[in-house]
Amino acid sequence: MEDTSFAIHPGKQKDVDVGSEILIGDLNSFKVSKQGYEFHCDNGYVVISFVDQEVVRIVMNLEQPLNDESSVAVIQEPQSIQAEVYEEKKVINLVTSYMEVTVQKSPFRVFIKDYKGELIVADHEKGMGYEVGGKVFCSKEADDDDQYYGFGEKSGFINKKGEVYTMWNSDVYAPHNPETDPLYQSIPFFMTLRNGQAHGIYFDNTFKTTFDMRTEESNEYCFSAEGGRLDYYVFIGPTPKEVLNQYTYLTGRMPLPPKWALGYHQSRYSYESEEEVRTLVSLFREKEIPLDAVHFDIHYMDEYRVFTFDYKRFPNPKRLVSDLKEQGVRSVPIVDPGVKVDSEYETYVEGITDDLFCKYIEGNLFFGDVWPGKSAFPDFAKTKTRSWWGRKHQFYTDLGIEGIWNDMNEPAVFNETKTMDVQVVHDQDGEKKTHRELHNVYGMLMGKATYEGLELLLDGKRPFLLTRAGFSGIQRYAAVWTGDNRSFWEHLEMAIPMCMNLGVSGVPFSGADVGGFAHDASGELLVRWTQLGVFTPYFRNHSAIHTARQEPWMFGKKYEESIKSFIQLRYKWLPYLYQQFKQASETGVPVMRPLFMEYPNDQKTYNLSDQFLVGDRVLVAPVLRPGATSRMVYLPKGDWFNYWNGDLYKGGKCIIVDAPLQVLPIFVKKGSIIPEANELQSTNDPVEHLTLHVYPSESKTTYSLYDDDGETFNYRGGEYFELELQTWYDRNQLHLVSNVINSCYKPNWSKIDIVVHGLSENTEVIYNKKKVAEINAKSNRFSVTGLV
Ligand code: MIG
Repeated sequence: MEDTSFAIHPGKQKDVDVGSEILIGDLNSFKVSKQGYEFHCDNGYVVISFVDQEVVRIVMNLEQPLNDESSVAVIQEPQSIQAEVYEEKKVINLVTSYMEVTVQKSPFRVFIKDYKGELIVADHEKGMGYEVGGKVFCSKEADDDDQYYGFGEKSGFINKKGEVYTMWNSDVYAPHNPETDPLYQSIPFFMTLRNGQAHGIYFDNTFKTTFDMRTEESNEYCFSAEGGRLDYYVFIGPTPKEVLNQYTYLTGRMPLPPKWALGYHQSRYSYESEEEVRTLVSLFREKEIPLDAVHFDIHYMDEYRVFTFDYKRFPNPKRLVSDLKEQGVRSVPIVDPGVKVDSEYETYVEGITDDLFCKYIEGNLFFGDVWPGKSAFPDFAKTKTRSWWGRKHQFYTDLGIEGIWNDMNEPAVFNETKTMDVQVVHDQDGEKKTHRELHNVYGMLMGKATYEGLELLLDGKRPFLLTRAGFSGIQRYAAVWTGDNRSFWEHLEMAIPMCMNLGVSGVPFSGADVGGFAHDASGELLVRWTQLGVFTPYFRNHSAIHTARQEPWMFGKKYEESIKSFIQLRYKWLPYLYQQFKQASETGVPVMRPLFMEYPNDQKTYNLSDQFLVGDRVLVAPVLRPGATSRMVYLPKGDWFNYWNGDLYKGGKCIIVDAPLQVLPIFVKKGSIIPEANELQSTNDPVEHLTLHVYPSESKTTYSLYDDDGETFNYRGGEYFELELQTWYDRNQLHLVSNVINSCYKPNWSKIDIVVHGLSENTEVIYNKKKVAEINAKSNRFSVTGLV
């Protein structure tokens, strides 16, 4: 090489100056344009606009014309909310009714105050800027008191203070441990809790992003991206629930799932034949263990070709699906993005003929190895591809299938980088975008294609979609399961903060593989994991090929009885859970909540990772250690009933609760009403008998009971049932007031049994102003009719 020009290759002489930071500089001029408030600085342009009264957007552009394009996560068009502008010598203030944005001119910095005038988000010394290599960053001041939550699907404890996270959708089969990052989902959103008040930041950038929350030494946190623009939103809260409401206003909310999706699902990689599936379902029915869905993993396909069945293993899928449905069981097949290269395979041929696959800029296709061998990948950035893919699902809907499971959609590829070449160029309807830019939204775009396709095909029925990969906004299309965990007690424990943080990240419908995916479960682990599953929003038992089987009866009678009773418990709680799902679909506030969400001033909740709330008044504290027959539970302020035996505790402290294998510690706060269904075998069985458990307090409690047909979108047109109930007690009188808000849908039950908890003395029950019963500690049950 010495004798060629390579000897004087510039790279040999000195380091090329890539990576040095350029800060935004000073403000030079300011104007109001149709995009918002435009600040022209030394090294770039910043646009500030208000998406809503409580949401401000800040975008840094390096050049003009200014670009205000958003990622697929954002569904809200910016509203033209005007601020009052006050210019002073050193600052410009933009004031709306809920917040004040102060822009310091030199150097340019942004400070955001809430409606009380309290500073909530402040640029740190460095503020915003970029690097020559394409990186953009923003650095903010951190407070000692800050606690951070969200970031989507991350391992570790719930509070993310002190952590660094990367967003890059990745298939991780290696054991998920506290430092395993990234995993399958990218949700560049977090919530800060400071002195009991919350605000949120969403960084709308689909490139690989990093959040450095190691604030304790530096008093700053920083978010950055490998490319694209600095484009972020601040949600001013001030409660954690309001932050979620604001974030999901921007990125969308979960549509109400069909009821069957909330039942118990059984899966295995794989149930390999029609016969195996039939035997499985008969066993459930014989043993009277409730079941709503069976999943078909990759073995159902003809050599892993999506949109096919292997007719040797599954000779008559249509009959199978309909026979199962008759038993109240839905079939959910897996669909991966990889399309087998095979010129005699319809899906591949269509993709090639209509130019629907991912390609390089030169026009050659990207091929990657996945289950089917050499495969092509649909370019979901293209509208045409998405509608094609959606329509392809007719193959499944014609068989009577209403639920789909998307896996490997990071996309996962069996190669060194584990994914698609970042040099692949997606065609976003004419606009070329590299895979480097769209990698993190690939799975979500597949979800969009699938959900929207199913919506069209199912003719008014609600689709169910389960996905592994996703991005902010994935809640609009799919439930998320946390991927390949293991049958480790540590992973049982980790599932709780993971699902809670998914909830904090706008994804209320999530769950982990119950029993653990890889490794071998044990009877005790499966019991404890099923107990947790009862109260995780998504409830599916799934395990990997070559591991110990973990259907409910696999570890012997003793465990089976207990597992069965907890699956039954899920069905008893379904009316309550369904109500919570309805609320989540309207407000973005998750079903499964970290305690800080309801008790933001209680520091003991700030990193409480091993217990959670379901809704606002039910506390669940699963047992997470082998051999344990008791555990410590933190009860926040208030009075709490032990769900099982009615013992009453004063909150604001930890208690030790007995929890032998048959017990999952559950506490209900005084002032609650919990509906309970009769025993069901699936959500197909009508709830014929509804019981309301009333835990009255002196102050008035309002509860609303919601129901609808559970499978169509007719509720949107008003076909639902809603009953509002108020209760309180006063000396020896218990008051109940019912008010039917809507009865366009008629539930199956005709009377309600009411069980009153916690009143030991003789008490008169006054129902809608009339005395209807006398109750005491021994007889605390009565019925009311005439509600439907
Ligand atoms: O890497 O389809 O996370 O749930 O059973 C294996 C087979 C591919 C990974 C999923 C897992 C599923 C498995 N899949």
